[in-house]
Amino acid sequence: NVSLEGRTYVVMGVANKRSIAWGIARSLHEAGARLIFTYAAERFEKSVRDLVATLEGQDALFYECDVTDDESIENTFEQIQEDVGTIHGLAHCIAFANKEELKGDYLNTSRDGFLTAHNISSYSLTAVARAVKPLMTEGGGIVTLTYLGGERVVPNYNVMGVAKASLDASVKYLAESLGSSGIRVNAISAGPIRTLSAKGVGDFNTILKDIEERAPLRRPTTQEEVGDTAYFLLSDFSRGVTGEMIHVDSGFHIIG
Ligand code: 0WD
Repeated sequence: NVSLEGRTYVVMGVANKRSIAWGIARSLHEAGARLIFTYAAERFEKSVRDLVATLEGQDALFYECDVTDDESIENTFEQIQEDVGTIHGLAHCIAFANKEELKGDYLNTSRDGFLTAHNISSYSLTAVARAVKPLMTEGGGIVTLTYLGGERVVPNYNVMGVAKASLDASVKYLAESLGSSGIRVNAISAGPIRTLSAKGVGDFNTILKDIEERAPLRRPTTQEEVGDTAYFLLSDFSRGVTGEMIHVDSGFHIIG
């Protein structure tokens, strides 16, 4: 059964309609899921609520959750537990690095910049997984978003690539930690998509053009493609899959 009717999923990281998290939210919504949205700070609340209002018949809930703050994470998931009880899955679509370190030479990465990128983009998955575990009483799935720049050197991706490598390893360790609780942990390695975060990456247009010209499918990745793969990973169709990374990138990762 692929319907997500009667299931509840947490989606973290909707900033605007271009967000990959928004593509995931729409796919889950269309499959009949109830959605819970978290946003980093109060100033994002209105835009998330306005977007979600366009999802017909969606009885969504909204919570502030700053993933740099353990107390914020704990409070958020305690509140969600109080309000809805059981959760069936979570999409972690959060990353951050200082803009000045997403260009030029990786060698110049500062200690602060390195730690910030790893804190928000990698450690947050572990912290969130620990917080959501008690709510996932029926098992389920956790999905995060990663990028090819964690597997090989992509110009300008720099410290974010190193953070994604850490995130990718985390996915495997978390899959082992949570497997006995029936919770699967997987990553989607998305091709470049023009979002708010992508704007911070130096020479992003060149990366995008390269995909259109050289990826086997000769077209850029869409939020919908990532959304539908997240739907697969959060549904029973993928019940035997954990600790995995699926590339949704028009096949670009196989090209040398
Ligand atoms: O090309 C791309 N856009 C790709 C993105 C290719 C492959 C992977 N990804 C990844 C990103 O690295 C990230 O992990 O996808 C994920 C989502 O990124 P996005 O959709 O490209 O970017 P964006 O729309 O800017 O969303 C990033 C979110 C924002 O959400 P909210 O709702 O909070 O505005 O990350 C959030 C950011 O605010 N974020 C935080 N959320 C909670 N606590 C924090 C924080 N401290 N910092 C940033």
